[in-house]
Amino acid sequence: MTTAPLLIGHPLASKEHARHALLYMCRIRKFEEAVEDLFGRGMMHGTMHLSIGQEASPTGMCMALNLTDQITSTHRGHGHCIAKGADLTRMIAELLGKEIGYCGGRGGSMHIADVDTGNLGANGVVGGGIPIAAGAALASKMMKSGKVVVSFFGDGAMNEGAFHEAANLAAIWKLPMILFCENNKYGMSSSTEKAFAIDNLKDRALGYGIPSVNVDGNDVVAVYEQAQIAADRARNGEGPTLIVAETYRWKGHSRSDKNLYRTKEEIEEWRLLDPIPKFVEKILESKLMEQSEIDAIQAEAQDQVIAAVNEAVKAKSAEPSGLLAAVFKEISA
Ligand SMILES: Cc1ncc(C[n+]2csc(CCOP(=O)(O)OP(=O)(O)O)c2C)c(N)n1
Ligand SMILES: [Mg+2]
Repeated sequence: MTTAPLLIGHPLASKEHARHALLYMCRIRKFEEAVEDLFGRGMMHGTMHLSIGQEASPTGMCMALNLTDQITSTHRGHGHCIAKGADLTRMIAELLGKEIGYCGGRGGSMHIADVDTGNLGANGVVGGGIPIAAGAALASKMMKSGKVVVSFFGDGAMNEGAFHEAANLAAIWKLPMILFCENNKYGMSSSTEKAFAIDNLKDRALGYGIPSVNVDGNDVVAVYEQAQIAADRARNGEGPTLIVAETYRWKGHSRSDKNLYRTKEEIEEWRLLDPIPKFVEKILESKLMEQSEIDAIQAEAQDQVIAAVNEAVKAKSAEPSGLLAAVFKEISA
């Protein structure tokens, strides 16, 4: 299944933009639900980290990026891949260990990269994508390619040395980079209250001389507006921005999480702040679409994910005998 071309611009700029933002958020939601289902049925191995509840952040951020701009992602990266334009079938295939997957079925969820759409890769190392993004941003600056590089990372990653080193280099070299923190309030079972001595994570940027902003990470319009400002700064040679998107993951950290560190009430409170109905309300207010058109887009996202799953399930499994050839393909070429 090929992916529709990405649409850049404000999510309420036109009916097409609203359609794009809604379709991509619904694709992420439906993709994650399908992954959970496949895992539950024993068809997927390893572990997985779902981003249900966080869909507005990657969607809003990526609508401010050109096709050639780049991102680095995390262990919770399906939403970033989809928002940057990845093919759903190749993503599911990767998770199912199929040859047509992004890494030939050898890498799984935490290694999906799609260089053609500017996705430099998910990363199982917390904070690992931040220095990679700084390196890509340095390359952009030196080669004058005009590319902006976004590093998505979680609140937990902000306490890794990699964040601090990359933030400092990005600041002193004025790299065309956006540090995008998805503050979902927990790093595994550790709450941000326990892991930070500051109340607002955006204050971390002060020590590096980087401008920073908080945004409602469940509001695709608000995310886009801040992302656009940060992307303009980067393109104008003014250096990096830290965006802290306040959001929440509805599901456990990973498959094995029993959710013992947070209350049902807290989860319920955040479920009421679901980014998808929040955006639907804005579309209806703006009169860009009728409810029936909105329903059709949600159904379309569901159909696209079902089609991707069906195609990926039928695809050829990766052969263990080809393991080393697949891993070292690029190096030996
Ligand atoms: C360097 C490193 N330390 C620890 C881990 C184990 N680990 C995996 S995910 C995670 C929590 C990350 O939290 P956060 O950055 O907030 O992302 P979230 O899971 O909330 O999306 C940890 C500690 C790891 N993968 N890499
Ligand atoms: Mg977190």
